[in-house]
Amino acid sequence: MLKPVTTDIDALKILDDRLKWLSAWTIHHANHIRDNDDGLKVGGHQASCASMTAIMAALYFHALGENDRVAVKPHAGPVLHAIHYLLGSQSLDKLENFRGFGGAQSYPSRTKDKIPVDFSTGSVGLGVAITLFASLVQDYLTAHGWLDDKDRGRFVALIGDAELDEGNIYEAIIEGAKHDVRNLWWIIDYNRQSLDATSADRMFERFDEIFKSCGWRVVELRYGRKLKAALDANPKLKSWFETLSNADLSVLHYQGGAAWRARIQAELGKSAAPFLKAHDDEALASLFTDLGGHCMETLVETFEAADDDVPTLFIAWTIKGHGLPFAGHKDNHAGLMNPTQMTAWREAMGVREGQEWEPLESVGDNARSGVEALLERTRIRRDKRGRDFGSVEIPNLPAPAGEEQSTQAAFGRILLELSKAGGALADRIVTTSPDVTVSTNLGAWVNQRGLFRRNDTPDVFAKAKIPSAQKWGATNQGQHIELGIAESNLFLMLAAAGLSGDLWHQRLFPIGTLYDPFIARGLDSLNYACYQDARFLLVATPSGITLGPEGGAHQSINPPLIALGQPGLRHYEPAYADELAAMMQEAFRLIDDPNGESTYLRLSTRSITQVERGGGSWREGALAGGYWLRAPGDQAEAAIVAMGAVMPEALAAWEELKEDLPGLGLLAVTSPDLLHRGWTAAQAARWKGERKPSHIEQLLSGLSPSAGLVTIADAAPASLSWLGGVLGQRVAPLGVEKFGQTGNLADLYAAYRLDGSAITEGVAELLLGQ
Ligand SMILES: Cc1ncc(C[n+]2csc(CCOP(=O)(O)OP(=O)(O)O)c2C)c(N)n1
Ligand SMILES: [Mg+2]
Repeated sequence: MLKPVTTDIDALKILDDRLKWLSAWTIHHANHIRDNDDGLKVGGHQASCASMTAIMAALYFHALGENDRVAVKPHAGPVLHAIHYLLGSQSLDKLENFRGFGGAQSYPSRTKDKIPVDFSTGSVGLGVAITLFASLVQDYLTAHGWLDDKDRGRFVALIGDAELDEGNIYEAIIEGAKHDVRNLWWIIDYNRQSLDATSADRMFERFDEIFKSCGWRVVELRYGRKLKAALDANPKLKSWFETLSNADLSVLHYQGGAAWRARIQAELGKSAAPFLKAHDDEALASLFTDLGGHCMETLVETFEAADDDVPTLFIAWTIKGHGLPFAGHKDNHAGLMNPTQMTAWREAMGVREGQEWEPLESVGDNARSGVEALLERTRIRRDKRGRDFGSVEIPNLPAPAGEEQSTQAAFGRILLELSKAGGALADRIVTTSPDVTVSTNLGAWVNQRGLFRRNDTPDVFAKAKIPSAQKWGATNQGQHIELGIAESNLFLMLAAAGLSGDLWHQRLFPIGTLYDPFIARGLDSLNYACYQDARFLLVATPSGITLGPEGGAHQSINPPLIALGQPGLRHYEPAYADELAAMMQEAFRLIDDPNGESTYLRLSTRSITQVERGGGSWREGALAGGYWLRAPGDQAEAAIVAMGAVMPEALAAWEELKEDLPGLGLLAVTSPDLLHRGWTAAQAARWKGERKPSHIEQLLSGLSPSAGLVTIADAAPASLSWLGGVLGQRVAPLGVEKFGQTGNLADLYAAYRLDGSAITEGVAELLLGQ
C-alpha cells in the first residue's frame, strides 16, 4: 500500500465544507427546485450526509490508495457523488437529476451510476459485510498468483451506527476470524441516531468487545482536538460529559450553546463557572460539536496511524446533521431544510445565489490552489472499469454415464471430471458452501482441488491415518472456501467472488452449494449479489418433498417462485444428467458473458432412469426453458407439463394415457423463469412491431387453442400454472402447497398429488370439463 502523501489539513477542511454543501444542495434541488410532475416525495438524507462529510473528505482526498475499495453507507450516496463531481468524474446533469430517471441513484449503485461504485449499498449491513468477503477474495487471488502486491488494496466500509444491529455483520466477522481476514477498515459514523430516534446507549459499550474478540483492533475517535483539550483541562466537566446519554447529547446538540450553558450550570454548579465564563454560547456550541468524526486533524492522524493490515473498527463520534439547522434532532433522518433554512444556510456557507453548483464556490483565492492540488493528487479511481478482463474458454461438459442418476450426484461427477481434465476453467472455479460441502456432493471436487486457507491447516484425521472419504487439509492453493452455517455469508461470498472480474480484472467462476430451502435464509444477500451483477453458479440441493425421509423442515417448496421473481438469476431445474451438464456449461458461459447473469440450479437426490436421446435438438430447448420430451400430435387436446424430479411420474402417466389420448404431449420444463421472461419480452417486442413468438408460445402453439395442460412440479404449483395464460389454454396445476413431512416417495407423492393418478385425474378433469 502506498504511504499517504503529505496532507493539507486546511484544504481538507474546505473539501469537507464543499461536500457538505454539494450533498445538501443536490438533495434540496431534487426536492424543492426540480419540477415534480407526479407529486411523489423525492427525499434524500441531508443529515446522514452531513454526519460523514469530514470522514469521507479525509478518506477520499487523503487516506485512500488507488486500489482501495469502499462500501459507502447508503444514505451518504450524495456525498460520494459530490466527491466525484469535485474530481470531475460526475456530471452536473446527473446531480441535477438526483433520484430522477437516469440521474444519480439515491443509494450508490454499481450498475446504475455513472461513477465507479465499488459496492452497491441500500439494504443496510450487507454493504458492510461484503467488504470482508472481498478482502478474502483478494487474498485468494494473491495466493493463486493472479494478483500482484502492487494491485492489492484495503476494503473500507462506511457504516451508520444503527447498521450495527444487522445480524449479518456478526455472522461475517465470525467467518472473517476463521479466515484471518485483513486489510479492512470499518468506520462507524457514530451519530447515535437511527431512522426513528436516538439509538440505545447500552449496546455501544459492548461492540468493541465483540469486534476485539474476533481479532479486530478498535479505535475510538471520540473527541476532536479542541474538545479534547478543553475536557482534559476540566476533568469534572469531562466526566459529566461522558455520562450524557445519547438522547441528552442529541438534545443539547440541537438546542445549541445556551442549552449547554444552562445544563452545565445546573449540574456542575460553581465548579464550572470559570469554564463557562471563558466561552460564549457560540463558542460552547462549537466546542461541543468538535467530536472526533468532525475533526480533520484527528481523522487524518488516526487513519495514518493505522498503516498496517490489521482489520480495524473505527468508532467516529459525529452529530447527525452536523452544521445544519436540524443537527441532533431525533427526527432528522429524512429531514430536509426548507427553502428559508436553505437560503440562510447558503449565505452562512458563503455560496452566492446562482453559483450553487460551482464546484469550488466559496473557496477563497488563497486556498484555491491548495485545494486544486489536493484534488489532483487524489488517488481513487475516477472512471468505471470496463469488463475487459479477457475470457476463459468453456470446454464441452459431457454428461456423466449411467442409466440411473440423480441430478445431485451428476453435479458432483461433472465437477470431478472437469477437475481431472484440468484447464483454465477448472483452475478458475472456486467453490464454497456453508457447512454442506459433503451433503451437496462437492466432496469429490474438494478431494481433488483442496480447501483454501491463507495459512496451511493440516488434515489431522489423515495424519492419524484414520480412514475417511473426505480429505480436509487446507493450503493457500486450495479451491474450496468452507464457510460456517450462515447462508447470508454464502451469498456475500458469492457476491464478492462474483465481482472478481470487475474488482480485480481477474475472472473467477464461483460455485456455491446449499440446501434449497435455506436459500430463504440468505435471500436478501442473494438479491444484493444479483443487484450488483455479481456472477456465480448457485447449486441448491436437495430440494422438494422428493427428499422423503428428511421431512418437512428440509423439503423446499417455493424457491422456483423466488427465482421467477429474481432479476439477474436464471433458474434451471434439470430432470436428467445430460440436461444438467448442458446447464452447467451454459452457467459458466453466462458468468463470463458481459450480458450474462448468475444461475441457480435446483437439484434432487432422487435417482431416476435417464432417457434415450434421439438427437441433440433437446439441448437447445432445455437451455431455453423447455422442450417436448414426447412431442404432441398436431392440435392435440392435452399435454402433461412437468419439471425436474417428478419426470418419471409424468413419463409413466404419458405411457398410460397415450392410447386413450393419441397426440398427448409431454413437455419437459427446465426453466419456468426463462419461459416467463421470453413470453413477456415477446409481448413487449410486439409493441415495437417485432413479431417473433417466444419459446413457450412456439412450444404451446402446436397444441389446440382449447387444449388442457396438466402441470406438475415438486414445488409450489404456481411455478408452472401460469403457462395457461400464454395462449389461454386451461390448466390443472399439481404441486406442493402444504408443508412436507417424512415418508417414502410413493406415500408422499400420493398424499401431495404428485403421482400418476393425480396426473390422470387432472387430464380427465380438463377433458371432461371441456
Ligand atoms: C435492511 C434495511 N432495513 C431498513 C432500512 C431503512 N433504513 C435506512 S437508513 C436506516 C437507519 C440508519 O441509521 P444509521 O445506520 O445510524 O445511519 P445514519 O443515517 O444515522 O447515518 C434505516 C432503518 C434499510 N435501508 N435497510
Ligand atoms: Mg446513525
